[in-house]
Amino acid sequence: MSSFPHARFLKSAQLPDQFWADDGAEIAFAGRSNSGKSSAINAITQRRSLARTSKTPGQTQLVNFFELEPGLRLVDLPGYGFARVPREMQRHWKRLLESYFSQRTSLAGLFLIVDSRRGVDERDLDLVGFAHATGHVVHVLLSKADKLNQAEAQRAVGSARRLLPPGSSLQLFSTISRQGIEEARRTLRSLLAAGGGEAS
Ligand SMILES: Nc1nc2c(ncn2[C@@H]2O[C@H](COP(=O)(O)OP(=O)(O)OP(=O)(O)O)[C@@H](O)[C@H]2O)c(=O)[nH]1
Ligand SMILES: [Mg+2]
Repeated sequence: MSSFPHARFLKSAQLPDQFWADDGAEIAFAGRSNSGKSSAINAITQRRSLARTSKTPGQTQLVNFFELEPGLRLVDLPGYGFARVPREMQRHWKRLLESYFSQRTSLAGLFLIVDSRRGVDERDLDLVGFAHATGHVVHVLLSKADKLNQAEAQRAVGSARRLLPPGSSLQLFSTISRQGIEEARRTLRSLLAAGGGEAS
């Protein structure tokens, strides 16, 4: 399946009134700090540095909008769970994320990026709960699968399945071994084609 040759950065928003126009359809990438959200966006779009990645957690601090094709977008959200971010900043991000999920009519689904070595944590589950409550589909990428052997990978899948509520799909993913990139792209395309739902 083709990637997205015309993908481009649109804008960064620090506040809800700076969000990109709420039309067309978009998929949001969310997850813990350093889980590999920005790397996943680059792998899926086959662009080395469309979204900025870093070894240091807390790299993505704003809501970043990318266009795949006219009317179709990806959104790179700030990661959560990075303790060294000042408390006031964490509160600001939480409000920003809540406002994003509750308002965004064009939101066609959530890609939740979970480091396969760490597994699903409470904040991931809170976010999935919130996404489901606002009527959004969740697809989980168990990232950095290249760091696991086959038995560990199967265990990671099993424990994520047990923890996640019904209605969320999941897969292994790695930008290094390229495992699961095609599957992620297919899911992304099909969610975008189904279009944005109703924001509650
Ligand atoms: N081995 C391995 N490393 C990865 C993979 N994906 C991402 N990484 C590394 O994990 C680190 C964090 O990646 P990012 O994509 O910046 O993570 P993020 O979730 O966007 O981080 P924040 O923006 O800080 O929340 C970087 O050092 C990446 O090179 C992967 O599939 N395998
Ligand atoms: Mg990032």
